[in-house]
Amino acid sequence: MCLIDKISEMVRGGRAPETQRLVREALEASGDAGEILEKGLLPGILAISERFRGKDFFVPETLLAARAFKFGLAELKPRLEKQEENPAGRVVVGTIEGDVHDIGKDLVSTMMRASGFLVEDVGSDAPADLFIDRAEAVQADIICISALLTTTRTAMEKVISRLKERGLREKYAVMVGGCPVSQSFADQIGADYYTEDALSCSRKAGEIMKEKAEGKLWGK
Ligand code: B12
Repeated sequence: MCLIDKISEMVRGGRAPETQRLVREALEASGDAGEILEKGLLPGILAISERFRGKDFFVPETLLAARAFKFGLAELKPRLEKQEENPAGRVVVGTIEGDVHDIGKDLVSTMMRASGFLVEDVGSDAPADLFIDRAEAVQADIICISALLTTTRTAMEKVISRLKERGLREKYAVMVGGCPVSQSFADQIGADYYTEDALSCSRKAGEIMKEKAEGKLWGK
């Protein structure tokens, strides 16, 4: 079995120190952090996601796999993320209140940083006003909200209603995502953008910055 496949297996098995060691070895061997993420770590966590799509969701096993994924991603971050003096833009990223899932949100942060964006990560279980307060503090361009539960995805709408109440709606592009979120759901809550994964999210952010440079206001 090749090193990359072993990484997937270690994530699936929830073996964090082994995952970290193998990621380090793979980096020394190939130096290709993108490939290790795409072909090693992600298939590992996605296999767990598939397995727990049904009702046999088993929290301890899933937690261990999530931890192993994070250990691996931490090794890759310095290679993936750029430190830009002139950032492509500023984004606030977080998982909405009531929701502790943060793997997808971390991937969005990492891909954004890899694309030269400055990221303010508000973590998981983040209240609507925290997204807005941090966006104001760092003079952000985009607010990215993640939700993994059907029960919490509705709370994303609160960020939009609070932006309106605070007279800030036009200032920020709001992008939403996560497995229970779709384009039609994004339209329903009045979000500006939806994309399926972290890579397309960072690409969309680049397009948003071009629209902003052309004078676009959001929420119209
Ligand atoms: C790992 C996991 C956990 C871990 C989370 C660990 C962590 N640190 O994140 C733990 C064990 C803690 C957990 C807990 C729970 N979980 Co859970 N969990 C999962 C699991 C297996 C995988 C999620 C994951 O990380 N996927 C991998 C990442 C890479 O994918 P992703 O997050 O979807 O992100 C991708 C895209 O969606 C997108 N994306 C994500 N965010 C954003 C944001 C933007 C702006 C954009 C554009 C894109 C984007 O980009 C990413 C890919 O590049 C899913 C199953 C599944 N099929 O998804 C269940 C699942 C989400 N969990 C579920 C449930 C029910 C729970 C619990 C309520 C269980 C319980 N009884 O306690 C609790 C929730 C507690 C809470 N209040 O939040 C259900 C949700 C069902 C539903 N319809 O609401 C699922 C679907 C499992 C199931 N079949 O029942 N869970």
